[in-house]
Amino acid sequence: MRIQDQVKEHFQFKVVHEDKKSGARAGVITTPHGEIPTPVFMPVGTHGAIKALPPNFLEDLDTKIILSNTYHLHLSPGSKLVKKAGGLHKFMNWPRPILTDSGGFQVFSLQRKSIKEEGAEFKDHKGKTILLSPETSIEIQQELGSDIMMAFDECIPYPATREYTKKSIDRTHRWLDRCIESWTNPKQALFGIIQGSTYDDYRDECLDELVKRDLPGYAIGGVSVGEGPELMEKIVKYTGPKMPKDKPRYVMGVGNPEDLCMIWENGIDMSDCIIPTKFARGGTLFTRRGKIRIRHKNYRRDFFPIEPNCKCYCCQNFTRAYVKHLFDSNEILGQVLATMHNIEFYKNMAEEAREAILDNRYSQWKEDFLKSYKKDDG
Ligand code: PRF
Ligand code: ZN
Repeated sequence: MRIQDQVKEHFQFKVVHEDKKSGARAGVITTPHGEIPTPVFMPVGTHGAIKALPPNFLEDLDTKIILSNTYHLHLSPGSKLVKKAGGLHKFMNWPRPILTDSGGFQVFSLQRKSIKEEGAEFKDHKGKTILLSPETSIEIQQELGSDIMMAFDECIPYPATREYTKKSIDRTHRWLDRCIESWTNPKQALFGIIQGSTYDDYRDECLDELVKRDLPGYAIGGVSVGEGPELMEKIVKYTGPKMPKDKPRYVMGVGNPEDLCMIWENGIDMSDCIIPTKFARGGTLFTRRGKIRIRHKNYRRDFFPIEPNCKCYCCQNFTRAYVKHLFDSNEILGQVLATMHNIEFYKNMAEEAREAILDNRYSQWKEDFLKSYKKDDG
């Protein structure tokens, strides 16, 4: 039996409801480590840890799935070691689903690398030459034991010529076949990635090539690479609704709350981004009335929580004045509390969006959310 059929026993996706007045949809993804209601936002744990947050806190925040990175875990501690520890779930003590990115994106953002038919070559911090290829990427992801593996692709930089884009997507599709050849574990689902830069016909061509391979899920890659919010929206609006209805649709590396409202409206089910965690550690907190920079002098005597109605441990127990004081004193507790709050904010957004979709009022929800969110500084 083809691996694409074997995986169906361990990985499923069901659309629960399609919003009647927009492209948004609510669904459930089933994986060997549990179910994921969609739309879902995935916090990023690059090195096998969500920065500043132990897994039990993440579980308390009801995080359903996290993302981790092939590239970083390959460099340290190495996937062989993680496998020896019993796989990434056991190594990091995270019992819920994990998605691993293939390393393509991370390698391609390096200054010094060379892209060949074989794969992408680069030097590690010790100067040792490393080749990441479709075969090594899948081997590493299988040793890590993630629930969802991403195909090894080239994230085309912006802007790109038509000539470069065509060459790159053809190679990404040859790489995809090599990924499928190397994929042996039916408990891990392999997702394909649509590239094609800003060219509609190339986005179509990529989607066709992926659908031919009948994969468990599909992602839009090559967005949020400097093209700006208007072009990103154009690409997602064009591509999202054309993606197969019966498979999860994932937009990689997106985004801020406005971006999430936009991608969900276009039928996207999953996304990931470093924004909530990275901003938290820098003292930027998300609220229904926009972002706040907690170090600002205004919060010195502000004895209200970050967000009055928030159920997170930070808002239930501490004031803005205290969190500001922690940041001012460089106490790492400030970063911990801020991270908890931002993850709760993103989770609430996805949950509310899902409820709205189930009631056929997604567009109204989006309008209300953005009206309030864009009121303040931001
Ligand atoms: N490809 C992969 N990972 C990614 C991207 C991509 O295009 C992006 C682009 N936003 C983020 N992460 N493999
Ligand atoms: Zn909070």
